[in-house]
Amino acid sequence: MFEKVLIANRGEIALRVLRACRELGIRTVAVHSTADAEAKYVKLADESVCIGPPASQSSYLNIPAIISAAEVTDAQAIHPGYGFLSENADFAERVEKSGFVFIGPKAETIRLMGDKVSAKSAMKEAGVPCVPGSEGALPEDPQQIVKIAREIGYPVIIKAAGGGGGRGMRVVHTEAALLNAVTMTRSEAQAAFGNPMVYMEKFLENPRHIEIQVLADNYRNAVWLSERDCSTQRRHQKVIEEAPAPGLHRRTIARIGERCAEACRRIGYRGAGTFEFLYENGEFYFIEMNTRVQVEHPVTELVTGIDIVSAQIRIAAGEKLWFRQRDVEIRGHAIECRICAEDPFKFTPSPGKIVNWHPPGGPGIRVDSHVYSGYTVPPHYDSMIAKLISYGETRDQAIRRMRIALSEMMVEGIKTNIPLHQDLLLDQNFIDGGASIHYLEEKLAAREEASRK
Ligand code: MV4
Repeated sequence: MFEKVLIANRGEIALRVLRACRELGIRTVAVHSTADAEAKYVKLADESVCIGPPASQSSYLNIPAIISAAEVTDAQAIHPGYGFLSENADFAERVEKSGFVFIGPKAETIRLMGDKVSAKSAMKEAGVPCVPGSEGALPEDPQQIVKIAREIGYPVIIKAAGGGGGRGMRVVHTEAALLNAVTMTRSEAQAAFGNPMVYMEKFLENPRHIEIQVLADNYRNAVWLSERDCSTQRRHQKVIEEAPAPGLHRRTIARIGERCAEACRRIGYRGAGTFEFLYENGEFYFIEMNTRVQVEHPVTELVTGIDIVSAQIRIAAGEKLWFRQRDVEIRGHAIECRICAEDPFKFTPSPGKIVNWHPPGGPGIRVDSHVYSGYTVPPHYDSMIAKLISYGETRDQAIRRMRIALSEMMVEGIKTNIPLHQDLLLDQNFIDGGASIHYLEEKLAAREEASRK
């Protein structure tokens, strides 16, 4: 096992990785910007290194500064967390070339999945069902593009190969709008990602977002760890996630989970990963793969009893998977509410000092957070200040526990989206389970409409 790991991230995930390291007997190095000098994970780490000013570009995205920090502290491995450099193949490569272990997949795997066109072909080849669409990137020839769209059938969606997570996409309803949409998406993709390649898919009108968590070791062993339903989102930001997905049959999930695990074995995937699917009319359609630990990993940990972050570290250290698929049992239900420092109605960020912080507790409640009374939420980063996770034997129990926890939770000094969560946990459509990716935005639009009358 490693003796010392550098945590190349901030906030709750830095603390989460720190805790996993502690349990494994690993010493930790925190790196931080000047804005995070007072952060809890910095104080708790065995060592800390300031890597730059507040702007992410100069600190948490500053590759030379992070590698230097690993060198001066003599760390053996680097955990990238999520966001920042976690899916940057060049970073993974430079970490390894500098003699450190990158806690994640091989750089070439990150690169393969970062290009959504190559990710989709690799998955199709490995037997994972994909959204019907163009065979690879779209050609230049306008007539061919028109032909492809006719074959797929309208509406179609044009997506940038370099995009993902909702960036660089355009829905097209008619042939008249097609070529202009392709041209626009191409030039936006060139500007945003330095890659003008785009592809086309059938546009699914009302799907759910369901993802499969996988773990794979260096020796082509792979397991899938249940699914998460992440359909409750606004502007591609997830708000609530849960496991398992309400209303889906275990057999249906097992079939797709097995495909994902098999795909991991075929491509030699290593570490934790997530297969993102759109789910509509009983069918799964692969859209993207994330090669990092995800914000919502705790719901999977609670229903499987498997520590995903610890597993990432053990796998990176060369351990063979220590359990098999048949040992993975799903028990109970877990729900995660992302608590953000923002206006609960306007969604504008609300950074500042938390003068009073009382997290909830009790049976089946987990709070993953780096904040405390007196902590100042910096304005430079993501607004998430805590993840509130509830667990119950049933979904109903998890919901009831979440409502209680939300009512106990006290965050004074800044605005948070707790009222939004309280509203959602009482919303009949949420309670029924199985709402689509558009539900929250429709609900908010209706609320907006009602308030203007
Ligand atoms: C789609 C889609 C409908 N049809 N692809 C948005 C984020 C990116 N990961 C893929 N996205 C979508 N791709 C086809 N063929 C609808 C979305 C989509 C979406 C997907 C998941 C979660 C939230 C979403 C919100 C709007 C659109």
